[in-house]
Amino acid sequence: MLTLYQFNSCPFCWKVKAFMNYTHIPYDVVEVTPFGMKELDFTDHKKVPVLKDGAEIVVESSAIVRYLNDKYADLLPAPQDDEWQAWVDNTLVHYLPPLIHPNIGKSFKNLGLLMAVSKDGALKRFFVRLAGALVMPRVANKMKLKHQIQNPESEFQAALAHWVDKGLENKAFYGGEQPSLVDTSVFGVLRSAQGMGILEAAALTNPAFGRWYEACRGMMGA
Ligand SMILES: N[C@@H](CCC(=O)N[C@@H](CS)C(=O)NCC(=O)O)C(=O)O
Repeated sequence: MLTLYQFNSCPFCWKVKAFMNYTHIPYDVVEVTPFGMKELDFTDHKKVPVLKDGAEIVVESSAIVRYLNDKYADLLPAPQDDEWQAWVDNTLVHYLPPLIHPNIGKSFKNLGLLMAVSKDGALKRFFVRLAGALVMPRVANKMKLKHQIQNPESEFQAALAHWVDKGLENKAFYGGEQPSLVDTSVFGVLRSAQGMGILEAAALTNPAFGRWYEACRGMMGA
């Protein structure tokens, strides 16, 4: 059995899960404790996702998806895939922290949603959530500065419009009639923000995005 070491809040982990769900690869999940990451003691790589496949350990979301596709699935890559995968990892993903953690209150609320899967006791969950809510708005702010994001809401909308116009190009999916590897990556990264009002607002402004997202959701894990 494959085991994915993850944070439920991590967009890169959702990228891997969306791929595995879509291609029906069975897996277990281990939720890693953000402070200390003791569940990752078997590797020097102190970032999630980490995939364990028997004795094999694979790190980095894109490498994990490649490994899984080669070994357990066979989605055909298309010529522009690398550019879109780079856009997902280097552009799209950067809007999420400022949108999810704009201030301590919103961060605390959203972390409650993200931590609903945690099997920790109530007290530990509360402290991890509180610590996260104190730390994450600062991390998000640093990310805004680093990536020169001035208005996360409008820039995120523009990024989704770019995806719809240049990625989907009036097709149901980037892959055409069926999703491709790129669809699973874009959906996966966005899935990490589901239920917070961010994607819901985006779907109202951009109905084509909403239709694509809902179609992916049915195939890649609600
Ligand atoms: N390039 C990596 C990025 C992974 C990453 O940044 N993971 C974050 C969570 S979203 C993490 O584990 N951060 C923990 C830390 O930096 O201490 C990938 O694609 O897997």
